Amino acid sequence: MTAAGQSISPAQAPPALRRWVEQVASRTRPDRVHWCDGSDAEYRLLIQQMLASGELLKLNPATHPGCYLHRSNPSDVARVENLTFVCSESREDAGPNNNWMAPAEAHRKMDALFDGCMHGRTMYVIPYCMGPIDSPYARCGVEITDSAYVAANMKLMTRMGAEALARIAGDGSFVKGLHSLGELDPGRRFIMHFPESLEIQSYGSGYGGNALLGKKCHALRIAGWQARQEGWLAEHMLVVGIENPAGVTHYIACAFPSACGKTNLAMLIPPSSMPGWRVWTVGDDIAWLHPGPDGRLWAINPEAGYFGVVPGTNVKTNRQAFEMIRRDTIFTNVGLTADNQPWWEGIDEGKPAIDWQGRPYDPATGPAAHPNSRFTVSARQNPNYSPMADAPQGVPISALVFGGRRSTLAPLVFQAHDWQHGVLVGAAMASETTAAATGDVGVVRRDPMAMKPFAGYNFGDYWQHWLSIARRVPQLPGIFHVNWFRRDASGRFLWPGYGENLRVLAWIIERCEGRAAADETAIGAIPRRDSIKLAGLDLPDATIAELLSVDVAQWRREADEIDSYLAGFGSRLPAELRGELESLRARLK
Ligand code: OXD
Ligand code: MN
Repeated sequence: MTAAGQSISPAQAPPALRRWVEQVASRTRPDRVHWCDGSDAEYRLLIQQMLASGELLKLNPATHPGCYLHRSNPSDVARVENLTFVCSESREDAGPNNNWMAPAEAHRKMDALFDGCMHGRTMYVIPYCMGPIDSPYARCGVEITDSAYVAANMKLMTRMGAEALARIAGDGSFVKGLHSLGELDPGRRFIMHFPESLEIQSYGSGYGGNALLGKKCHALRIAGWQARQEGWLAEHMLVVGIENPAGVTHYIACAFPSACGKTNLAMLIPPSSMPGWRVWTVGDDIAWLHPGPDGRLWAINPEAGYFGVVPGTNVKTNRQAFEMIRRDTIFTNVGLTADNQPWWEGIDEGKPAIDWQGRPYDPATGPAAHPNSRFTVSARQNPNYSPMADAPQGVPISALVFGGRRSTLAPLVFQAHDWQHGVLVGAAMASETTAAATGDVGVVRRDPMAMKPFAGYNFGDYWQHWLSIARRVPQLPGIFHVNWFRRDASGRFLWPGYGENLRVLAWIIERCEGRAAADETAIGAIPRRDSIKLAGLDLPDATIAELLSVDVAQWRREADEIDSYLAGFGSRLPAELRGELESLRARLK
């Protein structure tokens, strides 16, 4: 892109930003520097360039206007947790939950990689704002990248460009994110975080969570560090408004690990047997939660778009998303039909002709779409987009919901006894791994608060911080745990999931209103059968009983496993959590 396509000038940037851009340019030596203004014209130009270079393919304009396909390097299709580091001064501050490298060593390594790496390329300077531009809770950053794909995705995923630059000039501080595709060589790939200096450096990957630095790197790992210092929470949570037939809306925030259905839940369509209910999307992946002036906990979604998992999306599982991604969407690593429409496993229509690597489709060589193929789309295209999603103060939260993918053990839903017990429930979360990160799929691992890959500091300190929220928020939300993924002995899911999950959410909000009945058990409060709306669901009684059962012997074993996991945090483990675990054990006796 030439300077002619550029409508903000570096002169508008604060001196600290200009100096940093000059330093980066002198190290990386790009052919051109482009300051992104965030305009639609600029987005169109980026797309034109990528079509010309082959980085994007145009999809069938009759069926999918404004849609493009990007094929990534086959070695670069997911987050790389083993190559992601927190580089705090003290190793203990990063904790056993993070890879750690000393900042000086990490800088030496990264400086060598970045040296001259943008030669022959354009360097894009992307000012962005995480959160509504006029929100006191929003925070800004600047990403420098040599990837036009990243620049175009940042336009869809964040409030990016001139407005963000103006806010940065007023704020005085911003997160510095430096990214280069490098050679896309897995042997020369690192995602480094320097929380004390608010810096991120990412080299060698173009994949979403590794390269769109506003998302996991800034809005979770760096913001989490700031949130701890300032008394708020940066969480891997969707936020939705649930409106009941009386027109009352409760907002809830739900933490589920990657690729466990957060986008689907955020865009849920109520079942026909629940007329008058509506679900409004505030966010599908990240929530920043602040103690509000009225004593409640308030949430904003720092993002402005969705980077959603594509496979499995169809008219039955998520009709809204299916319609939403038929226009103005960037697809990454899906297959193609013979007439150039995107195709993925579970689409329930059409046939694949070409796979995600551009080869003629052959089931013997794997799926047509990569299991972690993604769509990037502006949140404004969501027909359920909440009118409150842009409110500067955010939305008040009635309930926090934790959930994992567990074929056994965890019942459909339970409620923690109180905040402290709820923190243990979150800390003890476990889930089967998915294709969102490289590594084995389907292995149960501890994923506290769905933050295992994203907590930018020691989990022991993180839990202590969660516990301290009880002192800052007089009207605390209820804490719940759900599991949509229980299976029977033959491996079939017991619960239908998707839109039917609203039945569980309705119980949760009625519980928060003090209306729904529950039975106390050792692990928490479980719905009485008649307090959960099951009418219109053809589920055998025995299945419902199993979904709501607590197997005490299994939970005793689970408590032992939680104990040995928490012990790994040594002296940083809060005494209150140890006490909660002992109380759980006593209740399970
Ligand atoms: C995501 C993830 O992309 O969690 O949201 O991996
Ligand atoms: Mn996520």
